[in-house]
Amino acid sequence: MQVPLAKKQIPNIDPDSLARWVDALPMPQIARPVERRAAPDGSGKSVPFYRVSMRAASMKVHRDLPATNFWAFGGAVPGVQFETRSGEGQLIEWANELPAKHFLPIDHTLHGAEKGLPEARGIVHLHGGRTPADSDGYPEDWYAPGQSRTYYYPNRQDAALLWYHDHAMGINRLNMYAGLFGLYVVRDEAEDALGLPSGKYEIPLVLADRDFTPDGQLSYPISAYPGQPWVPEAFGEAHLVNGKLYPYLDVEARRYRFRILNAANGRFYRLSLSGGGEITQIGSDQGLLSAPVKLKYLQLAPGERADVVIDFAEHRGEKLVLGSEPFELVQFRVSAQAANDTSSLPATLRPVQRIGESNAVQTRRLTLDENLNLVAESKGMLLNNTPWHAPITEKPVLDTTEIWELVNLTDDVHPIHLHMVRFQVLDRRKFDAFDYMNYDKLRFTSEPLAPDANEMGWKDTVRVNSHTVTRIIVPFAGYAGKYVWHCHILEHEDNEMMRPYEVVAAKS
Ligand SMILES: [Cu+2]
Repeated sequence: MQVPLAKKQIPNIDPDSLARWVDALPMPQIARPVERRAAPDGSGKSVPFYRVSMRAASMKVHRDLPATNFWAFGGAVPGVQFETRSGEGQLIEWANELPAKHFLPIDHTLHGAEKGLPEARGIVHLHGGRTPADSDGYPEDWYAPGQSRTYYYPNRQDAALLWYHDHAMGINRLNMYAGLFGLYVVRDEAEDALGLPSGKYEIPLVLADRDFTPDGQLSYPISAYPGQPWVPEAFGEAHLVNGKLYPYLDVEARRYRFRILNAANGRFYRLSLSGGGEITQIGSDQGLLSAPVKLKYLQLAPGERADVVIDFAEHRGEKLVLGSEPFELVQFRVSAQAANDTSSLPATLRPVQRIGESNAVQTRRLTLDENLNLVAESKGMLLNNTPWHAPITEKPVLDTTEIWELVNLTDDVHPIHLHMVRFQVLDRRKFDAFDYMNYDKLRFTSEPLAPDANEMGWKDTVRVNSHTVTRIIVPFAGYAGKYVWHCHILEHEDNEMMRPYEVVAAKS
C-alpha cells in the first residue's frame, strides 16, 4: 500500500556506520515465580504465580550509542523469559506500570485509538498459547497504567516456542515497537527424550528491526498526512538480536539449538549463514517437525518461529555470520578447540499426523482486502472486507475442524495468525484477482502448491501470498469463547486487518 512518509528532520542513524560485533549477545532473564497459588481451574492444584510489569526501561543497544528508552516487560527487551512444562499451568499478573504519555505517534483516527482514551493502554496476549478466552488478551480489554490483570495459562499443548506481547487495540504496533514482547517456552517429555542440544547450548534469537535517531532513541515513521500519522509498514534498517545491534556469540565447535522468533512489526527475514553454512530446522511455530529439514535459507514472517540446529563442528576457529541479505544480524565465533558433543539430532523428531480434508465440517472463504480509495483516511486493510467492529461472522464449533481459504486480493504477503488454535497448511494456489473482484469468480491460474517442507508441522501463523488462495485446516480444540484472527504485520492489524471470531460450545 502506498502512503507518503513524512521526511525526518534529522536523519536516522545509518547502521553501517556502527562497529560490528563489539557487544556480546545478551540472554533474556528467566522469570521467577513469586509464590504458589490455587489454580483457577477447580483442580485444587497449586501453580506458580508470577508478576511482570510493563514499564519504561533504558537499555544500551550498542557500545557506541547512548542508552535507548524502551517500554519493556520486566525492564528488558526482550522481556523476561518463561520456562514452562506442558500440562503444568501457571498464573501471571501482568501489571501496567507504563508512564501516562506514549512516546510514539498515536493515530487518533484509527478505530480504538480515539482521543480521550488513556495513551499507555496495554493488554497481554500469549501468541501460540492454547489459552482460555478470558486470559487471551482480547484487544479491547486493555487497561490503563496503575491496573493489572492476572491471567491463567494451562499450557495444555505440545512443547513449542511461544511468545507474549502487547495487543492493545489501535496502538499495538507502537507498543510492540516500543519493546513490549518476550519469550515463553513450553517443554515436554517427548522433546526431552530426543537429546537435542540443551542448557547453554540452546540459545534464543529474537529478531526485530528498528530505526534509531542519532541520540540512540527509537524512531518510528509517520505519514505525510497531518493528524494521521499511521503508515502501512514500518521497516527499520538496524536489527536487534536479543536487544543488541550486531552482537557476537562465542560458541564451541559443536551442535547448538537456536530458538528464533521474528518479532518485527513488518519485516520478513530470509536467514542464511555466511559461507553457505547449513541450517537444520527441527521445529516451527507450534513445535517439532516430524523430521529435520536442511535449509540454505530460512524464511520467517512476523510472528513466525523456527527451531533450528546449527553444527559448528566443521567450522573450528571460524567466524560465521547469520544474516538476511543485505543485513548482517549476529556473529558466531567458533572455538578452535574440538568439543565433546553428547547431543543428538535424531532423524525422526515427533510424528505430525496430517489432517484429512474430509475431517472438516465447514469451509470458509475469507478475503484479505485493501481499499486504496480510502487510504487518505488511513482506513483500508480488512479481513473479508469487514471492519473490526461488525458483528462476529466466524463461529466455529468447539472440537470441530474447519478449512479456511484465505483469498489474498492484495499485492502484499500477509502473515495470518489465529489465536488459541494450531493448524496445518494444506496448499497455496494462484488465482485471478481481477476476475474475483469484478465478477466474484474464483478462477485459479495454477495448480495447488504443497507447503514447504518446514511448513508441514503445526503452525499458528501462515504466509498468505499475494493473489493466492492459501488453505489451512484448523481443529478448534481448546476452549469456547471470543478470540481474534489477524494479520501479523502490526501496522495492518491496527488498521483494521483483524477480526474477532468465536468458538461456540457444541449443542448437546
Ligand atoms: Cu497484512
